[in-house]
Amino acid sequence: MDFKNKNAIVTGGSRGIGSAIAIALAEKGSNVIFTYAHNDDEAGKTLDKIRSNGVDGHSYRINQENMEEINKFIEFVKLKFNTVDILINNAGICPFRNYFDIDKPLFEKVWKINVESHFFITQEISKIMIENNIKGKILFISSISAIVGGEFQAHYTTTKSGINGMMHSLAIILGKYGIMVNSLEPGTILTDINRDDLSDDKKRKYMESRIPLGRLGKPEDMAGPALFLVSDENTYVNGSELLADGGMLVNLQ
Ligand code: RM4
Repeated sequence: MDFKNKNAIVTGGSRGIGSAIAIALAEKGSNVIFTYAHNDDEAGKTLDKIRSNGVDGHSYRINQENMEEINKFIEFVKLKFNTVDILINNAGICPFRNYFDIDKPLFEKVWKINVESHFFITQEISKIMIENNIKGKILFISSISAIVGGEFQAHYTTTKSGINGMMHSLAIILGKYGIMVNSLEPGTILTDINRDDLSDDKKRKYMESRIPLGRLGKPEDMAGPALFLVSDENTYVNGSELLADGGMLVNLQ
C-alpha cells in the first residue's frame, strides 16, 4: 500500500490506536496532521516519529467538545494542506462508570468528543475533498462496543453505535462523490483508555480468556486493517464495519 503524497488527518493521534495509524501512514509516505487533547510532550514525540519519515507532519491541540475550536482546526488544516485525501475519526474517551452515576455533563462530554465533533469535522473535511474532486477515504474508529454492551460503558457504547449509524448515512451521501466511508471496530486493545480498568487482574484475565488469540490487542494491530480501508487498494468497501478483536465477539463457549 502506497500513501506517498497523500494528506491524512487523524483525530486523537498522539497516542494509542490513533498514533499507531498516524505513524503507519507516515511510514508509507503520507503527510499527517493529528489532533490531541492533553499531553504536549507525548504529541511532540509522536510528531517526531511522523516527521522522521520525511513527510509533512503537524500536531494540533484541541478540545473536541468545543465547536469554536473545531472551526479553528479546520482553518489550520486548510492552511497546511491544499486538500485532504484521508480522514481517520479516532479520538474518543471511555470513563468507566456505574450507569446510575453518569450525569448529564459526563454523558454530554463523552457524546461530544466521540460523536458530535466527528460529525462536524467530517462535514468540513468532506467539503474540502468534494471541492478538490478528491475521491477520499474516511474511517471512523468505532468499536466492538458498538455491537455489544458494557456494564460500566452505557454512555460509551451509545456513542460507538452512534458512530456506526453516522457512518452508514455518510457512505450513501459521500459515496455519490466517490468518497468511501467505513468503520473499524477494535476489540480490547490495551491503551490509556482502559489501562486503569485492565489494571484489575481479574478483569484483565477475563478479557484475555475471551480472546482466542490469547492476548489483548496492541494499537499496532489496528494499523493494518485501518490502512487497507483508507488505501487505494480499497476500491469497493464502503459503508462497512470491520471487526478487529482477535475473535473475542464470537467466543461464547
Ligand atoms: C472498547 C472495549 C474494550 C474497552 C475499551 C475502553 O470498545 O469495550 O474492552 O477496554 O473500549
